[in-house]
Amino acid sequence: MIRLHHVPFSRSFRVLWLLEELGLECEVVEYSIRDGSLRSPEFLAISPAGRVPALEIDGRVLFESGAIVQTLCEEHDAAGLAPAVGEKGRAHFLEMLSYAETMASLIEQLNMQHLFLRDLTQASPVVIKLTTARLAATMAGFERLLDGQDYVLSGGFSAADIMMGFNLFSAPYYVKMDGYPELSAYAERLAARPAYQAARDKDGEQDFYTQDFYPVPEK
Ligand SMILES: N[C@@H](CCC(=O)N[C@@H](CS)C(=O)NCC(=O)O)C(=O)O
Repeated sequence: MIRLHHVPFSRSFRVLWLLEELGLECEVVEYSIRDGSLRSPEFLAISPAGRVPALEIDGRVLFESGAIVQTLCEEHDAAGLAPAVGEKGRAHFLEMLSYAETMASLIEQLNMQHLFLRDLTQASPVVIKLTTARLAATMAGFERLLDGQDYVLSGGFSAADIMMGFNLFSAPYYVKMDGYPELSAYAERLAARPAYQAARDKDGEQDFYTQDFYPVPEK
């Protein structure tokens, strides 16, 4: 039995997508970020910081999307979604698992400022401006790294694309993709994958973005 603790359109989508790529069935337990359920004692017992994803699998509970992705890839190495220790691309694969969190944490800070503050008039235009610029810098860096490649690794699709790809469906709420032709084509390539689409079908409805784009406030 595999059970994924999940918030629609959140980092737990990475695990949902990877499970589809691996052909593994899972039960999805859905939460909302807004209703306090992630801070219940029951949930904190399986995810110490009260965050998703958490994955119950083979009698264990795993948390942290990067660690879950790496563990599943290693335990299902025949799928070839991660270079093994000593293989070409291993260091870059690990770099990009962490880069994905550098980027995601900036998106998370913008989500806080634009969407989740109890009193949105307390949002800081300066923090939003700086954080948006920092997110754009991570996107520009990723654009340069791709440099004409279809995927993060020159050898083809890997779980690093799942970690990074998730970000590229959230970042455009804050940074327009127009200036990033490599990233735009890459995101389309990822969205065309049958496993991505199957995961989206299971994802559920997100309840935080209510407009297509959130600009930096002028004042
Ligand atoms: N580094 C963690 C971050 C997990 C995380 O912050 N998840 C968000 C959703 S994207 C969450 O659960 N937020 C709930 C909260 O902040 O209360 C990971 O990659 O799993």
